[in-house]
Amino acid sequence: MTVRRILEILSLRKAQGIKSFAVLIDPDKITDRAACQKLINMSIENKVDFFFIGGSLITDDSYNSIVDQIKNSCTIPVVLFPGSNMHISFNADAILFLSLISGRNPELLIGQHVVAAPILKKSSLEIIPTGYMLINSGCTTTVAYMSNTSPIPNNKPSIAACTAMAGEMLGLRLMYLDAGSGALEPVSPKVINMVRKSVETPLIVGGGIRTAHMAVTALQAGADLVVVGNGIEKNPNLLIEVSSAVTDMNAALNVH
Ligand code: 1GP
Repeated sequence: MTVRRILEILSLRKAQGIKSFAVLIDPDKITDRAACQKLINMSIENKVDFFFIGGSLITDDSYNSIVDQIKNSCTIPVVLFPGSNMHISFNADAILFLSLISGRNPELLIGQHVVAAPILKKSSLEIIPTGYMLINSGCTTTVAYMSNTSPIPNNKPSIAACTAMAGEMLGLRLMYLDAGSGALEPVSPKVINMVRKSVETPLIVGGGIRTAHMAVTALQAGADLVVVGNGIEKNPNLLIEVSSAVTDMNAALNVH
């Protein structure tokens, strides 16, 4: 069987209009192996497309063991969503090589990447150059504080669109619009829609998605993949609800 790379899967799905759903596991929030296994089992049962592993500030050392636990339990691809160059686990499938293009902090535009590059070069991880854009969510999120950057205002879609265009012109292959974990407001449909129309890359949207309706709104606005973390930590049934909503959207397309 040919193993498809994650970026290829996302690009193919985008071309067909197929939507995807990723469960974000923050190693700091799930330190219990049994709880993690429960989440993995629910994700298998509900046909979750990807696991994203990461957080802006990780104080627990379970990063590698969570990746291993998932890899030992299922074939759902594991994508690292790192908060710094310390968040690398060689057993994952891919890493979002995030450049924080909404900000002007050189460390997160290129600095951390230089340090991580020789380590990643020796790994078998799929490295996905990703334009990471923080969108203002109504509160100071951990990622905004930790990155020391100002998010793009949620009511300024043109700034987000121009930022994404520039990122694509620089060769970034994926765009990620993030309101930040636990955001009060998710990324607005207008921002998603304008970015969608401005670039050809697959588009990930996350941050503050607390209901299946919010996930569907983001996908209908043009997201190819929605990421949900905090909402599932608070209400595990949200995993089932988002998954079923995404399945329904894809079923309506009549493509397999
Ligand atoms: C955060 O996009 C992710 O970086 C997911 O956010 O935890 O709010 O779902 P939530």
